[in-house]
Amino acid sequence: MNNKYQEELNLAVRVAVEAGKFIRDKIYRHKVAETKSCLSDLVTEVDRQVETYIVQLIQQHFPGHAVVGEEQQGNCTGEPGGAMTWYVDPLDGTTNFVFGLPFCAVSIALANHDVPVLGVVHDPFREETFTAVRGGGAQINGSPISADSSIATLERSLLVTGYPGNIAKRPRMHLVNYKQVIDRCNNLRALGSAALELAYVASGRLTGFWEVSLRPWDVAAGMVLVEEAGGAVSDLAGQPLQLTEYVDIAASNGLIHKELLECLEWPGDRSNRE
Ligand code: 2AM
Ligand code: CA
Repeated sequence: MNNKYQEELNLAVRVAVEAGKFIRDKIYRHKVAETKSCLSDLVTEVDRQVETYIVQLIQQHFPGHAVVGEEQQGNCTGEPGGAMTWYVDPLDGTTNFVFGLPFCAVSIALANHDVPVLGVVHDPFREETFTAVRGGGAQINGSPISADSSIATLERSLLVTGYPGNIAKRPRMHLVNYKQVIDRCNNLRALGSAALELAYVASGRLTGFWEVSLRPWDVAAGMVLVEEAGGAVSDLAGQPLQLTEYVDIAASNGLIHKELLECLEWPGDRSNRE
């Protein structure tokens, strides 16, 4: 049993579940979505309210920690990148939420010098809370989970990806050979919440995931889940994933990881990285 970060884990689960109730209550009501970087980059009052709630509670309990939240709002405190930096995505899957598609999550991670050490992804619609602390395994509602160890080839794999909403980032999609992936895997999904998709890889429901141009708060919690569930996480070149401004991620059960990366045909050209 790994008791490290137990206090942080307890708080993260508590606030994620509370925030989730709020999200669940609001999804089928009238929501006004505003756009951020482009027409498909949406934010609602719910994203902002939930983030304020989560950030305030973390600050109250851990005043020395830094907090980076997706919607910012001037709530961020401390120097990100230090020993205790929280990454908060109050509502991952905002587009699903706005369209009334109940597939979104609250994602909360704690990173030590930008290495995620604690991850909580909470799905308020299925009441599933995925948790992991580095070195302590991964759990769903307290019960151990593991990545799918029964699938070792791409042709048997159920993969998942996401499409960058921002039109300016779409040319980067051509860096991935989608047709080749679809031809070679069992099938490909795009479910709209990177955090929850990573949690599904961690729990063996999906075999592998990749996406380009994500942000640290989309992936930090899910990274810990996948790694603690025995899976693999890397960038698209197979290198350890860094929580840089934009993140290109591949995650899998581990057994298919090499084949997945080969199939994505990442050419190693980082010149048009944003
Ligand atoms: P969000 O719902 O919190 O915005 C869907 O493919 C995934 O991409 C979701 O996790 C979504 O997070 C994220 N996403 C959507 N728009 C994005 C953007 N402009 N930049 C980075 N990530 C984005
Ligand atoms: Ca997000």
